[in-house]
Amino acid sequence: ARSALGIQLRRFPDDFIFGAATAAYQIEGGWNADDKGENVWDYITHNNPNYIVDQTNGDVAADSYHNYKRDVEMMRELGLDAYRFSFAWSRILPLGFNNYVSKSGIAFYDNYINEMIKYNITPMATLYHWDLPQKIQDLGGFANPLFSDWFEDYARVVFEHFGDRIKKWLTFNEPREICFEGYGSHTKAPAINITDVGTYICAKNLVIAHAKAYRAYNRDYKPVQNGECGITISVNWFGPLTNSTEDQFAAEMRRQAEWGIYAEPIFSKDGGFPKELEERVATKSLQQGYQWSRMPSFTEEERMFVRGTYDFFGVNHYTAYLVSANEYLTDQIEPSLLDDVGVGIHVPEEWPKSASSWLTQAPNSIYNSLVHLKNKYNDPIFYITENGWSTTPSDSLFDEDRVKYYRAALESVLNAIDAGVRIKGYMAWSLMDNFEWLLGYTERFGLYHVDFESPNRTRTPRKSAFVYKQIVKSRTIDPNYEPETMIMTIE
Ligand code: PNW
Repeated sequence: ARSALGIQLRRFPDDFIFGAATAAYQIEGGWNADDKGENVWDYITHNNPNYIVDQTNGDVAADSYHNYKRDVEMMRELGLDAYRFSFAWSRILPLGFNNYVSKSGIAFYDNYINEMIKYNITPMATLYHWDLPQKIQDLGGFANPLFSDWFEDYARVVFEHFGDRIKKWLTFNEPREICFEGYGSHTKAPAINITDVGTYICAKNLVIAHAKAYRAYNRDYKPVQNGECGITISVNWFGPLTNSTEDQFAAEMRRQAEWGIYAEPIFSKDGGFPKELEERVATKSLQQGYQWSRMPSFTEEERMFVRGTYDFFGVNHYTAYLVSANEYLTDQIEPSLLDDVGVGIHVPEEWPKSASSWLTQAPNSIYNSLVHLKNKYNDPIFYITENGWSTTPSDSLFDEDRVKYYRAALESVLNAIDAGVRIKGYMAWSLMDNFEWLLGYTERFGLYHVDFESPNRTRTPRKSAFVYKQIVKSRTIDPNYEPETMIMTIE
């Protein structure tokens, strides 16, 4: 294929899956529709409105609970192969446990999925995207070792009802954000902020829960349903600031802290937590007066149980940082994951900035991440399950910076394919604007703008939607493509 200017363009393989992603709490609304139970985001936003910068919540959000047909229409407009969405545990099991299954919850997802299937859009489903039933949180949530049994129970209900139509499963979305942000700090619900052990205890229970769900699927559903199951981990690139041995080691420690804690037990040959980090935390814990390591160990049986529980590796990738040794600056006096690692991070001035403080456009960072993971974890199959760019609510529909970001990111995917990485698909974050957690509606990630003031939550395509549509259709990235109009049609 050639661009308008006659440049030879690289092609995505014919079986490469292009899609877009969302998550239940961020789009659905219907927070108390029918018999839906309360989840940790309902609880925290209702009881502590100031937790969210604009004092909003996901009570209505993009109201996909009522607009799901419009959502599928947008997928058809974009010509998507696939759509990644998540199930709300508290909509399926309002009481948290599997003693009671909601008929209306099941019906909602049946309708949504059937509408996708009707138009040949492959559903990819996440079982858990951060909306824990509050009752399970009251019992300790991910800190309770029984959590993994309750999660398996929930997973089985979902496999049972929807596995005839869903062939691509993800157990958890982003363990780092669940554990580090939700338990080891306060930047996601339930904001437990127990910095010394919160992240580590959650990490162990989470990977065991993942493994229980994976093994349940493998044993009892896969033989008839024939699907695949993985997990999505947020993998941003952390490279060394300089080539010094110290900075290189610092970068490796930071990678272990960011995603190695969750990836190593599942994807590595030996299983268990990353060894250097495990030693570091054990040593520091003793120095700090603990009689045990703040990072729990795996029994031999647990290590083997979790190891190898994947059919593919889901990667949420957004950005990169440069890491330096001996520059850890903090006023935190409590032991914590970041203190255990004790490194500094830098973002070069020249990397373009988004509306989100943590998100810049770093060069070729998908390639760097995937090649690293391929070598470290024995060449698994990958999907990019999220990648995207934020703008502010007042930015125009002509989102040139988002267009640039997507083109560069997809070029980086092509670089990875050329390097032999087995990457099979890419999901843009997000199909539409949604509730951006602590940032409420102040940061926008959508290919479609959502008018949160309008009763129907009107969706309007941005320029990036037209550009993505052209990429999906042509399987190439034309750097000069310009949409002729901003009127969207279905082809
Ligand atoms: C993802 N980081 O979280 C989530 O899966 C989405 O729900 C969310 O809306 C989206 O990114 C945009 O924020 C991330 O620190 C959290 O690089 C943190 C990072 C990246 C993604």
